[in-house]
Amino acid sequence: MPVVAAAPACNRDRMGEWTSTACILCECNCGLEVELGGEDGRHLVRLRGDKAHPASRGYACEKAHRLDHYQHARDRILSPLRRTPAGDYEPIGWEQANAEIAARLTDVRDRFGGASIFYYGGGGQGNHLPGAYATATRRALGSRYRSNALAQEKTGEAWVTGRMIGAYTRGDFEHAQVAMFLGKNPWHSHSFPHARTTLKHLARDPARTMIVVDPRRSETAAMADIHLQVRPGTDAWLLAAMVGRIVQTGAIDRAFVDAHTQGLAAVQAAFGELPVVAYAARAGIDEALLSRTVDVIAAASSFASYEDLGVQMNRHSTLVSYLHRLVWLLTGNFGRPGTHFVPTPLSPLMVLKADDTKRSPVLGERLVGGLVPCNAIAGEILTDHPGRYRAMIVEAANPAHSLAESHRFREAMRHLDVSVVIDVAMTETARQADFVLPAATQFEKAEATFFNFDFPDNVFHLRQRLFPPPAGVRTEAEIHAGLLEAMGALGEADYAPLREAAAQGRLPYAAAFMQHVLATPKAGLAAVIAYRTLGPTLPVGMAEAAVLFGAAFAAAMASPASLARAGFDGPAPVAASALFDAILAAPSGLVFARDTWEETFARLGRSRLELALPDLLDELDTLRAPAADRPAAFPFVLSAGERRSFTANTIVRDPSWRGRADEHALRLGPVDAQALGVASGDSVRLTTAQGSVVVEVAISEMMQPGHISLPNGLGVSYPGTDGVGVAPNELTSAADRDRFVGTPWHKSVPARLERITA
Ligand SMILES: Nc1nc2c(c(=O)[nH]1)N[C@H]1C(S)=C(S)[C@@H](COP(=O)(O)OP(=O)(O)OC[C@H]3O[C@@H](n4cnc5c(=O)[nH]c(N)nc54)[C@H](O)[C@@H]3O)O[C@H]1N2
Ligand SMILES: Nc1nc2c(c(=O)[nH]1)N[C@H]1C(S)=C(S)[C@@H](COP(=O)(O)OP(=O)(O)OC[C@H]3O[C@@H](n4cnc5c(=O)[nH]c(N)nc54)[C@H](O)[C@@H]3O)O[C@H]1N2
Ligand code: SF4
Ligand SMILES: [Mo]
Repeated sequence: MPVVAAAPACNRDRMGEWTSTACILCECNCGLEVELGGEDGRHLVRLRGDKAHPASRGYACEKAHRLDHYQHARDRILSPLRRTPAGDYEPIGWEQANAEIAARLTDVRDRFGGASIFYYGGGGQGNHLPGAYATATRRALGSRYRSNALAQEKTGEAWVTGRMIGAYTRGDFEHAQVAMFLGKNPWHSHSFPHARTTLKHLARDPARTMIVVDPRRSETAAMADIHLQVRPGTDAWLLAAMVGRIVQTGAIDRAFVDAHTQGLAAVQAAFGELPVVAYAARAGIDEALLSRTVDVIAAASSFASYEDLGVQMNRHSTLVSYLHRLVWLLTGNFGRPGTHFVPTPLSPLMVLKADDTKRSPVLGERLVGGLVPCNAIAGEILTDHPGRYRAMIVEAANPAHSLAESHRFREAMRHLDVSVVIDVAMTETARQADFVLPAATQFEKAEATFFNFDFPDNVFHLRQRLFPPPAGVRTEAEIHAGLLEAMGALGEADYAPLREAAAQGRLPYAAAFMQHVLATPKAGLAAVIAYRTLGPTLPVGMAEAAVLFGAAFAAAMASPASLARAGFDGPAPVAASALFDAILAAPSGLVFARDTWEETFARLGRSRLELALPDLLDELDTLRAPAADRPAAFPFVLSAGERRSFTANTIVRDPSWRGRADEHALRLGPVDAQALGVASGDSVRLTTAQGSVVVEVAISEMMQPGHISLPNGLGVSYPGTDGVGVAPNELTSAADRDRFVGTPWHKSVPARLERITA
């Protein structure tokens, strides 16, 4: 693959310096201190947790220490690339790339309308500023449809949360007397600050109880007081039985329910006669254990619960999200310490409003938070429907690896009139694109995420650039600015009045921005205009932070009291300016919002929480159908995509990053291994309806009979290796998905195993 060599910009003057950054491998984004070194000062030589980071406070897990494998990947792209008619890639200059891409995209827009231009991605675990800049490109092109990984995990949760609660919630695990993890393994996947410390405290304290619902005896399950080892894919019956028992035994917190909710009668009617014992048995859980679990939750002084991929990427996922919320709302576990809270976002990652009037153009799919279900994207391209997507921009994502049925996604990309991928590495997705644009790594620019879910003190961390990008590589802010200028959508005339104002200070700039941008048809291009005008006035290497001026403004308008408690008060322009400057001046992050539990209810935008969702109460009836036998051809249930000690989606592609030798293997229980006649280290053939691969097995006591598990993010191409492990989505099907929001059933794929005889 032609990756054009260029001398990387040298960083020798910072050699040996310790500075602040953050980990980019999961949504916790733990603050790190890093020592810069190597022959050119561009290596991350040593990394350790940053005690000055207000959320992570020095915590980091094992994955953070070897981030140099990301920074110095051998499949880095160092020049714009264009696919040749022969199918390989040739380097081209930026001006030519911008001109050709602008011409091809505007041509599609002019012929078929902007709605035919699809946008995928916008950020991963460490980088959300690209998505903010991309809004300008999308608006200039009139693009209407987009998606990202949230639409294969969180849209079901978002849809029911929006309708029941009205705002995004998280659990206060640090203070919960009883904590539950439902299809979630925080020992490895984290997702809340200093997860392992919190788990250890929960496990050690006899006055607290940890409940884990997982078919696998995961690391977290092994620490739990109660492990509900469900049959894979049967959580809906378990959760329905829990709600049934709460309703039938009078475990409802009447004071809370009467004061804060509506719809109880409909819930009582639906669950009053539910066969609790039979449903628990269907999930493989005996009645005594179920009763004990519900009694513990009902008696808890506080209860917090986290649902994740084990149920969100599984059968009945949206119904499970609903039943899960009923468990904690019926027992009054909301809006108090140790229960569930509503964080103050700097910029909301997802809008929870369900707008059922807007559907996807070809298949008529429900859009939650404006996102097209990931499982539907290929189907919206591979058709002759006039409304199909004809062009796609993919940014900071690897959907040809991460979405169900990879081969169909690859086919869909080749079906488009034009496709553009913006990435740091020559990924599986980049290999399908017409154009590939090389982005600066997350250490070569100012970068941040909007994963700000702390409470009561909420933290934002703008990471400062550690070194400039190599020649030939650009930041996404620069890439989007270049594309918009090549399209003729923006130019010096748009920037001039703002450049002057920027030189005069934040308040004059804010005033000029309102007048010359927000009050004009170019408002949608605000991010890039800010980058071009405010960006140059920011400290060296911080220009990409310009878009945060708008985010600070929006937060000052939306949550003035929370910002004021963190010291950012006064009229919105004043508070926003102070916050923006404080963000720039806080290399380890800062507390930008301070909340009170009393305020939680006030920000829901509704007077009562809704317990009764009629469509999901109807869906409950489908659980009555008798269990179908497993198809003889596929006797196993495969969970495709487990998080392990050294997996991080496809962010680090170099397999030598991985510490342990069996991180890539398929896990299989001892009983099944014996029946098959295989030992750890042997290879087996793993087959599903979609594909068949050869994979190494590791025998693991974690697995129950009939359940097998593949790690996530493996099987990527990398120079000098044959690809280690298996790409899970070569085995999954886009058709296996939730009926309401289209989320995939990656965690329960029917499969079979065959021993490979020598
Ligand atoms: N190390 C590491 N950490 C990560 C990531 C990473 O790639 N690597 N990715 C981050 C991202 S993007 C996300 S979304 C989160 C995901 O975090 P998690 O959801 O915790 O991750 P998984 O391991 O995919 O799935 C969790 C558990 O679901 C269980 N499970 C499988 N089938 C079922 C079932 O039928 N019922 C139930 N109840 N459980 C089941 C699995 O055994 C597994 O233990 O992790 C984040 N953290
Ligand atoms: N079968 C199965 N499939 C799954 C899952 C599963 O459990 N099972 N998990 C799903 C989940 S929860 C998630 S979140 C998704 C994740 O899948 P994706 O959203 O596709 O994300 P990543 O694999 O993290 O890919 C991130 C991309 O960003 C690139 N990148 C890194 N830094 C930068 C940068 O600074 N700029 C740019 N432009 N690019 C950069 C990386 O090279 C990589 O190509 O996978 C999903 N797919
Ligand atoms: S992988 Fe997650 S928990 Fe581990 S150091 Fe990185 S951000 Fe923190
Ligand atoms: Mo995710």
